[in-house]
Amino acid sequence: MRDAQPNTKYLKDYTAPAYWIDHTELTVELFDDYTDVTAQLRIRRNDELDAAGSLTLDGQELELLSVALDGNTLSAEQYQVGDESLTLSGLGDQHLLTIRNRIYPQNNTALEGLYRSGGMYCTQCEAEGFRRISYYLDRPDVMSEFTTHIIAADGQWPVMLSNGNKIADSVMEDGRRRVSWHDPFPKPCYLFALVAGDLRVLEDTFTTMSGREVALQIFVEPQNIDKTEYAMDALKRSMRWDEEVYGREYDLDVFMIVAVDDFNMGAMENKGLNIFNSSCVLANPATATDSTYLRIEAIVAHEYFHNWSGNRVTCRDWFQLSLKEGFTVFRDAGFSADMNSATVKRVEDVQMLRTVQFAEDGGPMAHPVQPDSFIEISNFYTVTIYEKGAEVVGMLHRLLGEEGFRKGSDLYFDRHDGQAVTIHEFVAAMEDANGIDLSQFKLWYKQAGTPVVEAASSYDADAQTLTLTLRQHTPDTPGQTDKQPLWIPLALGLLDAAGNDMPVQVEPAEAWTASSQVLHLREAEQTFVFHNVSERPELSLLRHFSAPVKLEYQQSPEQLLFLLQHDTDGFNRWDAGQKLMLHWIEQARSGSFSLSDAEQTALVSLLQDDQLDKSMLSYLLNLPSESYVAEFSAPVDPAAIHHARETVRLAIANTLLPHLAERYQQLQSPVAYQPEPQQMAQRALKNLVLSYWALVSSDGVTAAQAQFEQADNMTDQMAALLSLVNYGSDEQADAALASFYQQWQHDTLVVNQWLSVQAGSSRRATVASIEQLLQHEAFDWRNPNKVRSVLGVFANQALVSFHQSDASGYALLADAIIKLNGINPQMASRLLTPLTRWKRLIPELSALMRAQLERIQSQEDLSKDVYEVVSKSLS
Ligand code: 0A1
Ligand code: ZN
Repeated sequence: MRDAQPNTKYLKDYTAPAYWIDHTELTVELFDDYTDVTAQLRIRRNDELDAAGSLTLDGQELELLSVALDGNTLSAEQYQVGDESLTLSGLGDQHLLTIRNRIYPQNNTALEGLYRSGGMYCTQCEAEGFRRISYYLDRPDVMSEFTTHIIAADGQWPVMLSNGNKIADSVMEDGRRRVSWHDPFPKPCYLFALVAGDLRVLEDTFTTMSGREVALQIFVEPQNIDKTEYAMDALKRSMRWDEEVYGREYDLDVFMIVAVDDFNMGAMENKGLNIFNSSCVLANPATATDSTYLRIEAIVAHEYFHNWSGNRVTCRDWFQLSLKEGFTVFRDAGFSADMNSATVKRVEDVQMLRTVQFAEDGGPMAHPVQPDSFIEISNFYTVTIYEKGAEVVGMLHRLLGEEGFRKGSDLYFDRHDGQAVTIHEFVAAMEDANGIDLSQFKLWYKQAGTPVVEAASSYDADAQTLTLTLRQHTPDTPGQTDKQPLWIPLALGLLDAAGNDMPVQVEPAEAWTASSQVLHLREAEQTFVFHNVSERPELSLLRHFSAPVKLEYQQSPEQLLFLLQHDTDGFNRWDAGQKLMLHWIEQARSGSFSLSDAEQTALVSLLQDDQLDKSMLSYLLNLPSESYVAEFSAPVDPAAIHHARETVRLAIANTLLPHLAERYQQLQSPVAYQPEPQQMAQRALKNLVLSYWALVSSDGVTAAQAQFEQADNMTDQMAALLSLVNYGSDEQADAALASFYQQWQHDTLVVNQWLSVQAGSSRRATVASIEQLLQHEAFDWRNPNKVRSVLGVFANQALVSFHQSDASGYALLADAIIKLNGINPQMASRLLTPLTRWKRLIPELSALMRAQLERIQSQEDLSKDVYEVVSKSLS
């Protein structure tokens, strides 16, 4: 156990910095065994503060070489070096501060700061990685103009990049090469980036709306140059979309993307030089699945959109993280919805929100979208900050309408360009542009926990009225009780017996916005009366998932089936289906499940539907995940959930069986693979059909075998592999896995998918098989993608295998976390998530999981990352 408890940082303690850094000139000299960094900082006293001329810079794992003030080298008595700081006192108003230090990128396994990945150097500075490169004011409200010089042996690293525009490139007298970059836009150091390597580049150009030509470059290791085209296309689409939808234009002469194999997250929006996890940017048809293509499109857009929402206007402090992340996720979701099917995009986002984010919000790590404290900021790159944050922005969009929202975002960007601001300023811009008071709405940023909305309705045929009573409450979360009523926009519709939307006339009238069909719930309990309702309507509530709440409303299976077939809101059709399926799974648990004739007919007609988007159909026919089911049961018994869900799946497959072979044939496509929406939709449905077919028929397995052998694209090959692994004989499964590895062992990203198939299969994954994967030549503890592909997938997807009654699954994960704590604390901490849910499990499992958390807690040298999550989970 650590002897000193790490410090908690509080939002309420925010104070401005004592000095500003107007200009940063960084010289980075790369040598084989070490790197020397010289920072020349033009510092200026913050005259709004009564600062005493003392300046404390952040630094971590730095070997200090020298400090000079205005050209005069200081002696060691003239400054104090702490464990993670460098302090100078007696300073005047302005100085040139020069600091030299040495670092060892090749030993950096935490992947923060400057590190080696494969054959290259790269950086990751968000949130607090810059302090591992140089002593600095490592906080986002210190914005500085950067000039960067990179020096290395000539010819060693043909590509040397940093932010902004290249201003010089020459071989010096000593024979070393020096490349210089200048970024004219002041930025916080978390947006700094540097790359050096022997890289290939795909080049293109983009002409902005004002007619400027921007060079676009995607840099990759040589073997990946044939996987860059799609990302380039996605980038150009993103640039155009941001101009058209938000009026935002790109601002530098060049925009660069670099792919690296070792990366903790998806990608990073460094100014003009985005760095990507190679799994989120590289694709070609043979190696990437359709979902990988969609992920790449979304992440390329996300990072690009940050250029305005994050870089031009940045965060004052890390408590404001959702200012840039929630808004940018909202923006990238709008982009993906426009490029593909908007309803499908909504379904995917809500699926993830309701499983992962709702679970976080109901567990020990629950925190508001604007947290008020943290120990380690890396732990707060969460689904709450990102996805719930995006939902909150989405509600603002719904409240203000398209035009009002755009007025607000224009005002926000114009007013705060070049500044580091808070969430308050974002909402204030929305208020000022629209003349609206959003004080109550702002509670969404402050209160953690998923609000519950209970709805009850009654119809009066004589009066032709429908009365709807809504009640809301938000449960207590760690450190937060007595939550106040939120402003909840509830989109709804009334359907007549033929499935048509009826006109809505509500009292009180001011609670209804006709243009968006939204009812405003603002009190703990409110009753609304709908007039002139000529027949008993079916209520379609929370359309499009208009607010991130849990809706409790009693509807019979017949009513749900009606909505599944008739709702005019595509999202709610799907959602009614999910509720119906959840009901089936509950029945299966209590041993009383069978599909009614009407339900069977509905399933078959969905399978054969030719009107709806096929991707939507594949979602409509797919059961809710085990984690979603778990979210709605207490206490959670993973094995019981798994078996009940499998029972239902089998029943659906048997119902569809007479039609599966024919539908599968119909959905084959004669045209060459393209990663475009219509083809993707068709493949999604075809492969869902294949999985039902293989589940209940040996013909289906044979079809999977044929598809596996003949596929010319990874989407089909991977779907077939999954069907063989899960439904084929042991021999078929083994043979398919072996031949797949044989075919793809040279491609690390495909091998990751191969690892995931095994780690995530409830049938194949056992503790022993996971241990074997960890020993496999393809596994590497230092590579986050490998760790996620095996351990992350095992603990989050193969639920029956992970929740072994002898605790062996938990012990395996705990061992891995303890090991990773010393290699990569961020990875270790992220892997803890499944263990934080122990309180929700059935008692026999709960105690076992808790014991593993305690074992982790008792280790020496716990990183701040792991310490925070473990201690909060156990308290
Ligand atoms: N800002 C990036 C995410 C990111 C955050 C932290 C990182 O390292 C700790 C890396 C990337 C984004 O939102 O895409
Ligand atoms: Zn982001």
